[in-house]
Amino acid sequence: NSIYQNINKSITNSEKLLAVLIDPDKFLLENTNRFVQNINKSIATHIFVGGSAVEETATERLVIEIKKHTHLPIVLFPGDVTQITDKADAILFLSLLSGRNADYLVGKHVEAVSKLRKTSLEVISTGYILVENGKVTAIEKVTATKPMPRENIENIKDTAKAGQLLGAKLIYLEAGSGAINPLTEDIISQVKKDLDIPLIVGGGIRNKSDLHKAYHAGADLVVIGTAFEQDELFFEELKK
Ligand code: 1GP
Repeated sequence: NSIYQNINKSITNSEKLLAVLIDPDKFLLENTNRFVQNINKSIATHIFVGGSAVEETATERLVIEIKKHTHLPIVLFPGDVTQITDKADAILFLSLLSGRNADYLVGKHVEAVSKLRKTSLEVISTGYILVENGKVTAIEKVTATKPMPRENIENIKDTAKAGQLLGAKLIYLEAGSGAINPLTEDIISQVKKDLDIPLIVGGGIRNKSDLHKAYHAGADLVVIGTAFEQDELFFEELKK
């Protein structure tokens, strides 16, 4: 079964999914074994690897190391074409729908194709929507785009729906890594109600209550990076 099919199957069975995001730029390779053992023992279902600014070979080195210690699917969440590696299982082929920077809507994707042809990665078309969260995040700087204002939910909803109608297989609603405010339940639930494809939610989710609020509002898969980076005990807290 493909990773995408499995996501859909879980959703049909009303299961909620959790991805741990590892940013190769912030992560020390020598910590991989311990960190991944913690992931294996946790409720996490996926490992996402990616970041906004990553040195050329760091992603591949990290993915190889992670693979040694887990059977969980490893999905690339690339900030750039250089982060593509055949060592992972799948790639979120992200189009930044919240912005109007052509490079991030379709340009980088054209650049990526010659690399993707040489891999057996499962490519999952993903509409990526950045919503403001209280501070300027790395994605905003790197992509030179503005996040969508959170009060204009109608516009966020329409953007997500446009992504689906354009053929996206997933919508990723993003508050940005290290966001001060995670996305509101209102935004998540309104977007979800209007979609027929799975919804990923991430950015600023730091405790169990945030996680459950996101699930309850309609997130099918939640992505958490910073909270695990800062405190590995968070893996334990989620089990309780
Ligand atoms: C970032 O949505 C992810 O792209 C995760 O964000 O690091 O704030 O958990 P955090």
